[in-house]
Amino acid sequence: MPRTWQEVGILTPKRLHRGHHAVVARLEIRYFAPFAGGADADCDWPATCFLRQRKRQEPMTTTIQPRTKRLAAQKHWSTAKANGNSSASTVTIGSYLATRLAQIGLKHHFAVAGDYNLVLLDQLLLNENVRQVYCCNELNCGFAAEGYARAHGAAACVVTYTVGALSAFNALASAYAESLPVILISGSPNTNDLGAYHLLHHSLGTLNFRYQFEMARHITCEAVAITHPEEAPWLIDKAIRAAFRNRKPVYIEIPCNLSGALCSAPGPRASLLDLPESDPVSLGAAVDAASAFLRKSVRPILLAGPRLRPYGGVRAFHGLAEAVGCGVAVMPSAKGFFPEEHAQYIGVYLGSVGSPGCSELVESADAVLAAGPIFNDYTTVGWSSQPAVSKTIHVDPDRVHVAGVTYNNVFLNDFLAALAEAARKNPRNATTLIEFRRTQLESAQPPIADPDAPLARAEMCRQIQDVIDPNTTLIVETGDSWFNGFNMALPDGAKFEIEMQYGHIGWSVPATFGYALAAPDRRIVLMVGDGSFQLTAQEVCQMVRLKLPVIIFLVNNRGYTIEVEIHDGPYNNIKNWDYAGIMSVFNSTDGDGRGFRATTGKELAAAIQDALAHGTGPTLIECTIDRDDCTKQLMEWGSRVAAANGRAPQRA
Ligand code: DPX
Ligand code: MG
Repeated sequence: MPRTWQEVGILTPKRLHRGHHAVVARLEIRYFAPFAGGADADCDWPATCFLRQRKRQEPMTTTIQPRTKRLAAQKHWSTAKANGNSSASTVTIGSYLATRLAQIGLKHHFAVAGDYNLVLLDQLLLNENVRQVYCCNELNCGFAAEGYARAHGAAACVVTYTVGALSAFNALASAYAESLPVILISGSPNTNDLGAYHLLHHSLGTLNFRYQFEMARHITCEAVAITHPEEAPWLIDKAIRAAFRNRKPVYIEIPCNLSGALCSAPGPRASLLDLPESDPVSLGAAVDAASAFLRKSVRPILLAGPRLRPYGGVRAFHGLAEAVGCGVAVMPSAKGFFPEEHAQYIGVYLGSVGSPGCSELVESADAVLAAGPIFNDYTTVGWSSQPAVSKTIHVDPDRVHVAGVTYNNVFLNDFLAALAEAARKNPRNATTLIEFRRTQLESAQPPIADPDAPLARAEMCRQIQDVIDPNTTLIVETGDSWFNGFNMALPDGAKFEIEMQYGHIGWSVPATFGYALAAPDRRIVLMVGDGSFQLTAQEVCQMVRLKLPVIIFLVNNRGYTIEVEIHDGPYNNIKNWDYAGIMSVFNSTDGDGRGFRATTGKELAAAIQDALAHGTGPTLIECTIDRDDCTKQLMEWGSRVAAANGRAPQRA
């Protein structure tokens, strides 16, 4: 046996038959210790075995470093020395990347191992500031990063070549659509194989090794492929800088033989974060035009859009709203970007299926300031409702259109802040707000259902509403959960997450995992349908592994109900699962997830009580409701989307 077997002789007998894995798991103890009270959540060894190990290893250079790691690191170092290119200011490419990830504030990165990225993962593990977290597959890994970026501002994930990266691309495209700076890092073939007549595994079986990079370019704002160590620092920084500047994902490809090669050490963090500034003349002209437009308006409205948060405009929008004094609506994906308890809040604008009275006001306004909106077929309810261009101040991330006139190189956050200043000099105009209040009847409290009656959607929502406190983030999956979510009231401080532009079912499970890691002090509540859950269900096991007390309301309506409302057929029926029972599969022998099935209001209430008291793992509550028990908003939205999908081709 290799010496490493001797070295791990102090580990528990249970794991000794897997010497190599034991070494890897020992590494996890070291990195996981600060997060899981001294020991890895999925490792039953006390951290002290590491301390004993440490004493026996002389000399210890850095922190606890298992022998295999030291040997690997030493090998890279001595190769570099032999080549005569080492100095105090050099680091390995993997370590350079790790430092950069730490410098941009990441506390975690997500990974799935594969032979093209193993040395890179070793190098990343050596940085104690960024913890390596594992996912079940690369699609989930990408979505976990996407969810992490929602809570943390940015995220990174590491995958292997082609078989891993191509799965992650779907999640990367989501990050693009949702304006989230996710850094996807992929291992790639050894540089000696490029240009040689070598066919490689995990590839198309051709001599083309550029296709992955070329594909990545379409779903990122910057894709870089490192081919020589000297270029690595420049390329890595170029990608990270682009991600922050554009609030979009980027791609970094690192050949498997370069992760441990030396390059120059990273410089200060500031060089990564050069955010763009508006052109002052263009900004001034846009603000003057918008301010005049608002001043002469009789019935102004402000509308928050989903791009408000990624481009840093939430606070400035708030200030602008208070300066103007009018009614403030939010688009569905911007729910939570303006406080719902604020006196000026008038609801979710989603045409005929939005909050009561909201669309009437938005559409009858003579000036709509839409900050970071996305008007697509879904958000316009099949193109049936959208403010007219001539009445709109449309604020994009990097330009502003005032009644159809465009001002370029004006950034959303700069514009909103400057316009708020200007608007403070205008008289406040509360016309739309006063009208809104008149149209609102006393909102009736939903009735409490008979506790023993079969569970219905309305009762399920009534009870979930009670779980949402100011510290809650409510995450809603594509499906009727969208509409159930829109109808929920958010107390000040509560947050809302939705993936409405990309709309990939299954997004929410791994995204919730990533979000929960990034926001450990929040109460995380997920509403997900049965169909969506089946795509990415296995990632719940990572919540079990890391003991994340997420509450999952799994709405079992036996199928793809949203599709039923758009266009029904046998393809909308799915195989039923024992969703509550799945938790015991994920728990195996060491997990503490809980699963409940609620068929009545009473069962749901009991399950919620248990979930709220449970702090050492997720709780999945399967809510069984009738197949046709959906929101009335979904019914109308579905028929309008169907009509838009079904339009006959235009004649030339
Ligand atoms: C599909 C959708 O069960 O929710 O409330 O029952 O609709 P509801 P479920 O999670 O079903 C979701 C289902 C099939 N959309 O109704 S919204 C098409 C689709 C998609 N993303 C991917 N594949 C198919 N949105 C990856
Ligand atoms: Mg369903």
